[in-house]
Amino acid sequence: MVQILDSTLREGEQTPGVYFSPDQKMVIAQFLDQIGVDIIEVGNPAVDSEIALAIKRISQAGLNAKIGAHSLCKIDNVRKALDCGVDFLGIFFSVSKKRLQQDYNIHLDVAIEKIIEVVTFAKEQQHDLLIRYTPEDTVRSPIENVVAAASAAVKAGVNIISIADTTGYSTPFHPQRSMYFYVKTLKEELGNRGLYPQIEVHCHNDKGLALVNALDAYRAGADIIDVTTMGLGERAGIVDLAELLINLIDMGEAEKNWQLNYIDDLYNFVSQHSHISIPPHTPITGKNAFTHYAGVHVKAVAKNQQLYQSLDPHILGKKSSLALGMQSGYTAVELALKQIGRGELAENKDLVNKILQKIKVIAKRGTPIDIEKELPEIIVRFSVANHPHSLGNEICTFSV
Ligand code: HCA
Ligand code: CU
Repeated sequence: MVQILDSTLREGEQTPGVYFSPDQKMVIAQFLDQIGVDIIEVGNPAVDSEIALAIKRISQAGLNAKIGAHSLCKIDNVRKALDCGVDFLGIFFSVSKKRLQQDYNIHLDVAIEKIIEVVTFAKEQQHDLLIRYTPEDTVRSPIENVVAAASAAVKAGVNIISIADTTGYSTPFHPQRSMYFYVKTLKEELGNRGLYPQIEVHCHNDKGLALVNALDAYRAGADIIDVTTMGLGERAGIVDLAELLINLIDMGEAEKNWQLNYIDDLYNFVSQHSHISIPPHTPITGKNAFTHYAGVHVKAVAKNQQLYQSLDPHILGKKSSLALGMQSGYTAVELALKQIGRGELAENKDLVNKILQKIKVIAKRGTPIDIEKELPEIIVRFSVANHPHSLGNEICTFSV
């Protein structure tokens, strides 16, 4: 079974403007734990003492998920992480040619020595610590550098090697740039050296390919996949948690592995506290993800939802819904009347048609029509209009 590492609290908090308080981090971690993610990466305690506090608290909360800290390849960073009582430590250090030359100004040998030193230190401090080493920007680094650094790291005690597509460079179907190629090659090269770490993947979404790259890695046998709530993260973010889980289930993972009915609560909470709204047409979690609108669609789904749906909203504890507007047809009004408990009005064809015409007029304001609130108002106007003592025809005076 593939494992999920959620990094909403680390990568997600690297979204410009996003800040989660320690209390909010705890709530998010609890939702993630209820959903059933395997590892929760909380942050780097060396960045801020409040992050350290959040990691400590979440580590002590008795969650099922492993709780992790992120760390530069530095002893003092590792020390701070271990002080927080984590189960998991992610250490990253790039071995790309350009980074070694232009930023660190060191040779690969020196970089590898540094990695060995830091990993050895971490393992000595805490024998049961799960350690991940990430050759940052893996897919733009020479594969021989990656294999050399990863081999040394595993020999020094690392359990997981993460392939990071730090800049969203990877692309499926490409012979040397696909995640499939990287997972296969790394497994093979390390296996040839008698090394069998777990392989993780971290896919950025700069070209909109994060999800497909993650699925490509899954197909190649990746053991752990990184995600965040709403796909938050640096620049265009990384893989979205809900989208990944739905696709993994689609590709054969057991639905019971995850409690998807908590997804909406998590997303609403994260959206509210990150002050980033979820676009309505977002797959899985958007307001319209299971909403049917145009006349032909509504008429068909009224008979069988699958006619316009390949996903079952029940797996998320949701139901599909209906929207009213310019594109609506007769059936939509009938269904909407039933929805608000006025199904008996649907018997009156003339009334249904009048309501439909009214809805089309209102729709011109260009914002969604609230069925629960506005449909009863429309009905009242019509009954006033039809009443013998009414003054004039309300249909004309209803403000839109
Ligand atoms: C970062 C870069 C990183 C690290 C991933 C990892 C990336 O923001 O520090 O440590 O596994 O995309 O390479 O997120
Ligand atoms: Cu990243």
